[in-house]
Amino acid sequence: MIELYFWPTPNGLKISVFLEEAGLEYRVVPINIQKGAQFSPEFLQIAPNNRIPAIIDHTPCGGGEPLTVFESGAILMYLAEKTGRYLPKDSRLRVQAIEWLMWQMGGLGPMLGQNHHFNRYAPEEVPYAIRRYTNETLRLYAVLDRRLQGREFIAEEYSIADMAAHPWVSRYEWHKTDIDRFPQVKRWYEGILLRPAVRIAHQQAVQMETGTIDSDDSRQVLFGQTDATLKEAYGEALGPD
Ligand SMILES: N[C@@H](CCC(=O)N[C@@H](CS)C(=O)NCC(=O)O)C(=O)O
Repeated sequence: MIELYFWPTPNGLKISVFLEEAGLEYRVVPINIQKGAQFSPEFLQIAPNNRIPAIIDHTPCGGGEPLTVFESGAILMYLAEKTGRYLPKDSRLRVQAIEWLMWQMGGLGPMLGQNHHFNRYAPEEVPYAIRRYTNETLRLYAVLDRRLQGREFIAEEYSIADMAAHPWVSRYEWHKTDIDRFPQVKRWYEGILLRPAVRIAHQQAVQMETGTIDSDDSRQVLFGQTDATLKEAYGEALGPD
C-alpha cells in the first residue's frame, strides 16, 4: 500500500494520476499547504523540502522497511520502476521520456508556477515579472507544440512525461494562455483528459475542500517562507534578525 501525501495541485495530481493509471492501492493523506501542514515534523521527515507530493511505499520493491520518496519527478520514476509501466524499456526511448520529464520538472513546472504567482497571487502588480513569465510560458508551450507534431504523446508511448506535464497544462486559464494557439498541445491535452484514470484523479482533486489562498494567513504560509520558517518548524533557536 502507498500513502500519498497530497494537496490538489498540479504536482500532486501527477502522482494520483499515476496511481490511478497503474491501479495501485493507495491512501491519500491530505497536507493542507495553505494552513502550514507541510511544516509538521512528521511531514518534514518524509519531505525535507516542505512541498507536496511525497509518498510512503509500505511494500517497496525489494522488500524491507517502508520507503519514502519526495519530488514528483523522483516519485514518478520510482513508481515506473516499481510497476514496469509508463517508462519505455528500450534505452533510446526511455531516455526521451526522461528528458521530457526533466524538461517539465526544470522548466514547465517552475515557470508556470511563477506565472501563476505573478498573475494571480502577488499583492502588487509587477509588470516585468508578468511579462517575463508570460513570455516564458508561451515559449514552453511552443516547444511542447513542436514536440507533439506527428506524435500522440510526448515520448513514444503514454508515459510519466505526459503525466508530469498534463496537470500543469490543465491550468492554462490560470497562466492566461490561449490554448487554441497551440493546436498540438490542445489535441494532446484533450485526449489525455478523456482517460478514465485521469478523470478520476481530477474529480478526486476537485472534491477536496481547499478554500482559497486569498487570506493573509495562507499568503504568509505560502509566500513568506525563509530559512527562519524551517528553523521554527524544526524547533531550533532563531538567531538575531
Ligand atoms: N519540485 C517539487 C515542487 C513541489 C511543489 O512546489 N509543491 C507545492 C504544491 S504544487 C507545495 O507543496 N507548496 C507548499 C509550499 O509552498 O509551502 C515537485 O515537483 O515535487
